[in-house]
Amino acid sequence: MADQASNRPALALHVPEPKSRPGDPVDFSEVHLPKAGEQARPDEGSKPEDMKDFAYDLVRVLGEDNKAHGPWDPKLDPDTLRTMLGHMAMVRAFDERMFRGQRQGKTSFYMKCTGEEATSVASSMALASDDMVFPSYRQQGILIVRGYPLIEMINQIYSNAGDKLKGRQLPIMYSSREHSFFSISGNLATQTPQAVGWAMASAIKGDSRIAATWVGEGSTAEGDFHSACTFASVYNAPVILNVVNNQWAISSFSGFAGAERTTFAARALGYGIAGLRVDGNDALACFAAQQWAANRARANQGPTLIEYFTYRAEGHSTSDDPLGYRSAQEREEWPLGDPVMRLKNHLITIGEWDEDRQKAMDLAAAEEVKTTTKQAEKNGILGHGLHHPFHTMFEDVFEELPWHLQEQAAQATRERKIKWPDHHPKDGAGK
Ligand SMILES: Cc1ncc(C[n+]2csc(CCOP(=O)(O)OP(=O)(O)O)c2C)c(N)n1
Ligand SMILES: [Mg+2]
Repeated sequence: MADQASNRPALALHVPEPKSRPGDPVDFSEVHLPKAGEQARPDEGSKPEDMKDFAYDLVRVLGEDNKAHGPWDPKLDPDTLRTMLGHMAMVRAFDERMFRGQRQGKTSFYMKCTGEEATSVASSMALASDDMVFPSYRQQGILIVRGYPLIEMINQIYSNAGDKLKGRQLPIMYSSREHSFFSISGNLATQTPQAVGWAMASAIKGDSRIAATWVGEGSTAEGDFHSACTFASVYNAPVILNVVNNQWAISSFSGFAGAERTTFAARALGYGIAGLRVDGNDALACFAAQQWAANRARANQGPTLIEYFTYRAEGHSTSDDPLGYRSAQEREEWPLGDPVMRLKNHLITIGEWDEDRQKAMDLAAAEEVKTTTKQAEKNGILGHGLHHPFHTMFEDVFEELPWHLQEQAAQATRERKIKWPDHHPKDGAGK
């Protein structure tokens, strides 16, 4: 029992509160934004304890003048820069069309990555195509970079008869073994220990492939993320832990995951992992940081945690309306700009691009997505009956279907025949 006479002060909790709510003015003036090019580039074999400052600074390459600055400039040739811009333009065109598709009722769900394109496109371009990636649901850019066919993405989003995942995953939760792209899971942060485990297995086998995972800043509050860091550090696993700090986790601001106290990159220090904090809207900085971490992992110098400081410019998903919980001014005032515009302006400034070519590129991307969408629609859209036969839901798990599932399958088939006697033949009702 507490001593009633005690004059000890009453304890109090701090509950984080975002600086602005809908209608409030927005002030990003306290955000630490060093000049591009000011950050040193440590040796790829540096000890984590010798790089503490990098966890609090911000690696930046593209300056206000749209030129590349400093030791982190990856010095990519103009063709590679145009390819990078093209991938980012494609991601944006794809997001636009799929978002509209959801509004038209063609799919139940979609998630855009507007404003965060560089964190998946530029960073994955710094990896080898057979390095294994364990993304979250917001890295569609990796599939675009790796040449995964758009039609496969759309078939999956529509859960139609062409969906290779047979409608078993929520729309956008892709999976492609051929593209070294691990199945997306809706259970936040599970991909982080999986990436570390895969990286450990790769090292145990004497393979040369490394693993990279992407996780949202909100998801770093999950226990899985911390187990992943412990294993990565203890076994010096060849893995890159990418934390995309877009400052929001649906309607929870990053303060609830610890952003008021320290940076996400600084999480690395407690585990003895190298930590880098990067301008996530600077495609060149994203590429350079990932390349640094990949070289480090490949040389058995250990894991790296990279925080990409960025901003989720739109809603969390098609089920969300951010106007209800954050100020619309945030997007306007956000000081790190738009990653696509910044890369485009850089290419124009170095005399390798112009507005006409940009317009043509955007148009071509939109056209390609439109044509492919039309093709995918022939395989079916939400609610139109063209999906994998109903019975397939019982397949592919057991070599031989156990008796209780056989019973369930038979019962379900009987009931469906009664309920929908004339149902689409592909439904598998006769099976
Ligand atoms: C274990 C678990 N808890 C909660 C959720 C519900 N949920 C889905 S996305 C999300 C927000 C994640 O935010 P963040 O990690 O910052 O990633 P972002 O969406 O910003 O890319 C939440 C809470 C979930 N899917 N899994
Ligand atoms: Mg987030």
